[in-house]
Amino acid sequence: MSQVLVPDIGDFKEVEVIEVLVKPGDAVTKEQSLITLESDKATMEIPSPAAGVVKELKIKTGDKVSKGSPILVLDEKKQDEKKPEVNKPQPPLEAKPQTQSAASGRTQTVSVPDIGDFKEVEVIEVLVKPGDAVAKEQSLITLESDKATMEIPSPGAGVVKELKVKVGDKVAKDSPILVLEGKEERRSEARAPEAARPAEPRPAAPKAAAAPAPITNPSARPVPREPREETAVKAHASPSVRKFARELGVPLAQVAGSGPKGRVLHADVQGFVKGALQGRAPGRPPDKGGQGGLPFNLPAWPEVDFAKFGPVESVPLSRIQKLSGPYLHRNWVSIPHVTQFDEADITDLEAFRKGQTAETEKKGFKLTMLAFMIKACVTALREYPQFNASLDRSGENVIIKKYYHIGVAVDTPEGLVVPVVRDADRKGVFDLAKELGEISKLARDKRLKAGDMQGGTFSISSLGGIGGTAFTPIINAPEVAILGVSRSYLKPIFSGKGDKGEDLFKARLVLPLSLSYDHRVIDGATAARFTTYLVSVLSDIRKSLL
Ligand code: CAO
Repeated sequence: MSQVLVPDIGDFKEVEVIEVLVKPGDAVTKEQSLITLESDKATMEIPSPAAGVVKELKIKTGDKVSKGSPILVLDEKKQDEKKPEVNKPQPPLEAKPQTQSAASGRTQTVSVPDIGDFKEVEVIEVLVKPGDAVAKEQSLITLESDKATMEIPSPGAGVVKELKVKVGDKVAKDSPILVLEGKEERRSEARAPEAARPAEPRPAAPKAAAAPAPITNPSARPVPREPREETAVKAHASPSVRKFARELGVPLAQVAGSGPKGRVLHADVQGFVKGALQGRAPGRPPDKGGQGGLPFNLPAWPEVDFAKFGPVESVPLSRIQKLSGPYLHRNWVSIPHVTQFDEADITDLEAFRKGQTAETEKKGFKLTMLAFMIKACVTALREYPQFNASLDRSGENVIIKKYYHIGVAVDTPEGLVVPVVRDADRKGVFDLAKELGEISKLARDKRLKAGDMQGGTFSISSLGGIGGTAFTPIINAPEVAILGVSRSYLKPIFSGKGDKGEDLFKARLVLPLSLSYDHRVIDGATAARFTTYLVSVLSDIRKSLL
């Protein structure tokens, strides 16, 4: 029977226990993680120094521990016992700056400090770039192994002159991180200068994992995680993000990570909180525990090293994509979508449109099919008000809106935006066409304001100018339906029998429509009636005057 203590975790004091991974009676293997500690710079798992059975826990989640704090009492398996080695403390972690010049301010190469026995740890984030002024202790890069995530802080204040690492690089102790032109006074390298050492708290995680356990075998090495329920869905996040999430009470495992390898970023936690503040998805049943109210408990995103299979390039998502992605995802997973397809014969409408284009061109705007679509949709929405609606927060009432603000998806080089045409029922087709031209230009010039994209009651996404036959648009919550429009094409339509009884066909211009609707609010029969009605309006636009 022996007591397992917190090993040498460098200069960390009073580090919080954020997870206790075992309980009395558990049989543990050597190197199996026992607890997780977290400071604001590092998250680390403390492995068992030997195989055995947990007899008694000496800590609980929330406790603050330091080197030598008892973790648990272990009844060791005799066969696994090895001669205890002397608890040789590891050298203190220190970045090893090499002074290069004193001429134009002191430059130093900041390198990876002693990170214990870890070799080839992956750089998962580079948090600074050349030209950045960094403060002492500001995190420069994030490293991650299978046992620890750690941020390497700057040993001093200065300006980043050159980066020596990039995301994906594997580093070890002494690998150069960057060249820093700093202001701090010269110190003796041999003394492991204070300014050159990673600031408190330092990235001691790997050291902790690899450090000699005070009582038995010191050679515990990071090993692939034991498969266990929590780790299967365990969030992948840096210590600062974990801390941020914990401060806000956000369960990290429930946050969809948008970073590399599904890592949860600061923005993901913010998005999660925003979503929560806006209320749970309408109609979602209250949290009954278990999944924390979420409908899914999916396996972790596959981690694939694509470069193993061929050349690759990593391109960051645009700002708009990063912003809209979580909302698209939320709408896609939380609204039961059904898409109803139909086709409208727009032969006459197109002839009419073409007849008007000379006049509208003179007036300085373009009359495209979309302006007619908005008009026709408003007519159909008046006839079927449940499409111009939203579910309330309880998910038990439908709010029918008496105004018609139509969102129009606009493709911009930065990504998709959906400005809203207000009071479309009170505007003529020419006004709508003119406004469409204006808002799509504003969108492409990135001059839309947040208010220009709010208050929509129904949306249209037209890919007709590009091509395609049909698609399944995602509903723009809290709206309950969206109309997708694809490219019109000439279709032979049966028009009766000829003199000799032969089948006759006429070439008609047809417009493919794809209506996605929220099946909680609208049933299939109503959706089919809506599209049938819309088709009839488009086939005879005079109906929109009635
Ligand atoms: N069938 C055939 N041709 C069509 C058409 C249709 N359904 N709709 C438009 N066209 C034609 C137009 O008449 C125009 O032809 P000309 O250049 O010969 O005059 C051309 O296609 C380009 O039209 P447009 O795109 O400039 O104008 P629009 O009013 O149809 O659409 C806008 C405006 C802003 C909606 C559109 O430019 C756009 O951004 N569409 C993409 C929306 C999108 O990305 N949706 C996807 C959402 S899901 O990710």
